[in-house]
Amino acid sequence: MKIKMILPALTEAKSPYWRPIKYSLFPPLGLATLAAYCSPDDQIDLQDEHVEVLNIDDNPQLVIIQVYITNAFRAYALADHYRKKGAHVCLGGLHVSSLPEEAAQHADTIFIGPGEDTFPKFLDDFRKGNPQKIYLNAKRDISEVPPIRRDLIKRHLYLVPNSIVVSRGCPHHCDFCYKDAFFEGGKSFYTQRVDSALAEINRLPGRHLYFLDDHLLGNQKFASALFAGMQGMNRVFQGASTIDAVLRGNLIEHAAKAGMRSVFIGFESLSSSNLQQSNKKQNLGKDYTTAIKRLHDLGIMINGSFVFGLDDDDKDVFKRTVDWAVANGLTTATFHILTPYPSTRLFQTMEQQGRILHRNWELYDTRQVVYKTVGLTANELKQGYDWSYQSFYSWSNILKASAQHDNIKHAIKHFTYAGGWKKFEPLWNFIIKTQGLNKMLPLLEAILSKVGSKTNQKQPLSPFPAIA
Ligand code: B12
Ligand code: SF4
Repeated sequence: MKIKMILPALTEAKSPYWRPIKYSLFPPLGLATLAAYCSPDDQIDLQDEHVEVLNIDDNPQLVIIQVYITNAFRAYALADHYRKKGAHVCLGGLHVSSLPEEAAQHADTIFIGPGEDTFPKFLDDFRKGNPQKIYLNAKRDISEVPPIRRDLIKRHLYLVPNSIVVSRGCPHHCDFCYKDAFFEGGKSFYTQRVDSALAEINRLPGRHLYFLDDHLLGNQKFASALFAGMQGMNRVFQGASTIDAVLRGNLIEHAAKAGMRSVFIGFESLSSSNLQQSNKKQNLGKDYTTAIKRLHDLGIMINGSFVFGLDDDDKDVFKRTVDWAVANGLTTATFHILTPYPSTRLFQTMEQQGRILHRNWELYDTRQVVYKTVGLTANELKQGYDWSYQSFYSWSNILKASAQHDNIKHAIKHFTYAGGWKKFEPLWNFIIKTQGLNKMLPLLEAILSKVGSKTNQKQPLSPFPAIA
């Protein structure tokens, strides 16, 4: 059977915010996971519109499209196109699970929730000529997943072809997160078996790995066994964790020993009222600066994530946050304008309060204000957000943040990583155009090499000794 799998481009491919390098990082792992359930005789064409021009003149029998909030309208247009040609079109992914009725208008079959249980069932029904209109995920289990079809991924088009997920979901319940809506009606955090996760890692060439798990340290037993198994594999890796998992026990030391060199942390807000309002309990009362010091002592760089626009924010929040991030030596920062994704508790609350301004999902990209603000105007929020990126990534702040590390190797690594990521856009664009992105991997691996543990990092200059 001829099967087409598509990750449509997020609309911003056409917007001034489009950064080719950001969208050439990770291959479409979700689709490659689903492809593993197809038959070896199926001819699968997997296309990712972020890195290649789609061929839509083909005539597949089955079309599988992954829908995120920002690519939803593009996904629906592609679905309509292939349905007109007579293909059976399946839509699935986070946005379909949030708004099934909207997606169903453009699909022959929709899937709600993760696909590991429902997609093989559908394939079976389809081959028997009896596909259903809706498949609702019931069983949450990834212990027995077949190996991801990485052969379908065009590795040379990505900077981080070795992205990997070994769990689904997260143990926490933040109000603004997609997670509870997507995993409704069942387990919302579960992992692979440690041996299959290690086998998947072993299948990946080179040294560098990027774990896309929402919370790699979320299940202590699983994570310690994983890190123990990874010791001696000579890997360097990046992943995400919460602040409380960094502070708890010694899991983070095991992660560092296994090769963790950078971690994404959702600090979200320096205001405890904002954290409370968002049900971000795991951050409440946690000593951010102690966690940061612990990570830096282990030679782990930090990518801090922050949300602006929560109700306790005022006009000074931007400067306060950037100064804090720089003074604490965060290597990179990701800022977001608060965005209520449909079906989240945040969306429901805002809708009840009449605060949702429109449903143009293309603008729900965490860079626009799509709700009625409190405490600062929409314009102040948007300008403050733009200013925060400019200020955090100014050469002077990159230098200042790098200088927070006493260990000179860590300082240089910080400077190179942050500068390289944000300051050489034309060079990245050139490398992407010449399809040489994958050749940059050894450089990334070198930057992520070990710094040496337990350095005497300076006390952070933070005016916020602890976030309580
Ligand atoms: C990697 C990633 C990216 C990558 C690329 C995406 C890619 N290549 O897939 C990049 C860096 C480009 C990116 C960008 C953004 N992202 Co992003 N990203 C992720 C991340 C971390 C991992 C995705 C992943 O690989 N998951 C693992 C695979 C196995 O799961 P999956 O893709 O969901 O697929 C499974 C199911 O969904 C289902 N499925 C999916 N499609 C289909 C189709 C069918 C037919 C079927 C049967 C099943 C099915 O089956 C799969 C197996 O179970 C997720 C967080 C997450 N945990 O998912 C956020 C996430 C998807 N991103 C998100 C957002 C908001 C963004 C940004 C808007 C944020 C920003 N400001 O930068 C931008 C978008 C930019 C834009 N212009 O709009 C949100 C999406 C919210 C939503 N409701 O859609 C998430 C969930 C993060 C979050 N916690 O809020 N992202
Ligand atoms: S900790 Fe992160 S992934 Fe988990 S629920 Fe909160 S925002 Fe979502």
